[in-house]
Amino acid sequence: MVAAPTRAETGGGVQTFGNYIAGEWRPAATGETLENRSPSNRDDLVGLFAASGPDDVRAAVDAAAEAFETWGKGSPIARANILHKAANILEGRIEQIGRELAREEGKTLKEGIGETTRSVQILRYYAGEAQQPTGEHYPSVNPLTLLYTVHEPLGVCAVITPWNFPIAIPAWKIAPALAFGNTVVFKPASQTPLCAVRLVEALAEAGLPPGVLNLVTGRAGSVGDPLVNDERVVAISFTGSNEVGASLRKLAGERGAKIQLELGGKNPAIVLADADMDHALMHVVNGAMMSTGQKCTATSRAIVDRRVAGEFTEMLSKKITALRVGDPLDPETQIGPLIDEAAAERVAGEVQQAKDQGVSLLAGGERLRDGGRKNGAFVAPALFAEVDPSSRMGQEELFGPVLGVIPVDGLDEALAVANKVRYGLSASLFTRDLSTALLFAQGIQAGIVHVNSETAGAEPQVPFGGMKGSSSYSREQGKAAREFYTQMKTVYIDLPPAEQPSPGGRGSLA
Ligand code: UN1
Repeated sequence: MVAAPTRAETGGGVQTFGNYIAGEWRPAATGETLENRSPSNRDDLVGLFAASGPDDVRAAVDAAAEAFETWGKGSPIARANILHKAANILEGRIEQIGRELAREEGKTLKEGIGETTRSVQILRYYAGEAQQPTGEHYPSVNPLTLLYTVHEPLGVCAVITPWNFPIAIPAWKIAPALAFGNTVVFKPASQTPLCAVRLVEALAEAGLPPGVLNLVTGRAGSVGDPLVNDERVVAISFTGSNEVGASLRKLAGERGAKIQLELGGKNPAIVLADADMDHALMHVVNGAMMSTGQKCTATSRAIVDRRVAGEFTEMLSKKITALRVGDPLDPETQIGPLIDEAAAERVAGEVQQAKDQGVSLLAGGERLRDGGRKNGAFVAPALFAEVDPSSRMGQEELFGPVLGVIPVDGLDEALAVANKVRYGLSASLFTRDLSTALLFAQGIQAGIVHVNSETAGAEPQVPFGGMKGSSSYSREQGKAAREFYTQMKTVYIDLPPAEQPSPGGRGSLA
């Protein structure tokens, strides 16, 4: 195992994990570590991880810059082979990593396994993408000119990922970066470094040359800041909060780095009177509550036609109240904890505040601290009725298991309400009517549009990203990934004069 040198057992059976820099697992320059504790039980220490700082970041960027000299010029087919192999390695570890993901992040075991499986699919997809055409051939005014474009790699890319998809988001940023010839310095969220280690191990074991992918764990201030400020980092891919996104956008603008931002969402699910109510119910609840509502694609507004709003709200209330909240490793559990105590307190506080302001709370919102939940970041899934679309509950991303129902009169009002937020990531409509579906798909301001399915979810072969405040107009995944991780060169190849049958066609001073 490549990771062996720093994965030695320490006292008490707790493992210590290092950074991966220049093809070696090594401790942080200061030797310091950070504790990583499970959100479902603070007594459960998942591991100790390098608490890195600027020296580690510099070493990682040095390694990535040096490796780019050869990796960027290498064959895409060789890169594809490594991604294929990494996919196979990861596939053999789905159960183990899915379990670790549930323990470290708090989503259910089923979701943890699902996310790891998805990461395998992402690696496979980019192994295929690496073998797709690298440019286009064009006609020229001179019929003998060979005129073509070629997508070339950018250089050293910073990949900064959130904790809520601790292996899938790193996979979908890192795999295309590598497939298209870039080298990477990867800074995962400090809450979920174990999944990051597992992904890097798979890629390293698959034969990635030293320096091509470097992992630096630690806090945002000590790792993220020096990383994005390093002039050699030419591109930054970030998924996370709008606040951090805004400061990165400014910084990248100032120093001319390419940037890709995936930010928040306040995603609506519109339920019209003709919808299949049971089907809509399942998708709205899944969209709102899976991963404890901690997805930027989560449904946080159920915009329901007034004719069915009473009935549908009642159905939601029953279903949400019955959700089993607990240990994500228990197969009976449907909803795990929030990512940490601070998040649980924040979300419970938001619910309390809305309730105090008179919003009608039909279910949940309180901290759960009984029995097996006493040491975890648990909050009962919450449902509000009759939410004012312009209120905080109707406008702000709470990033937790909280759903608000907004009654409306028909599609036009539903669309107006749906669009009147600063975000535009994903949106769903539930209807049986084809024209309504088409009007919705045209009128909704969202990068990801679903009809009769939940707002969350993303397949790797299509672009992913939001409109308005949800992104930087860039898209990830699918063919869009090549757009971000490459720059284009346009090449005119003409014959020397002796071999030109007639003068060139682009005009000349002579
Ligand atoms: C999904 O909906 O499955 O951070 C993916 C997020 C998004 C990814 C969502 N960038 O939640």
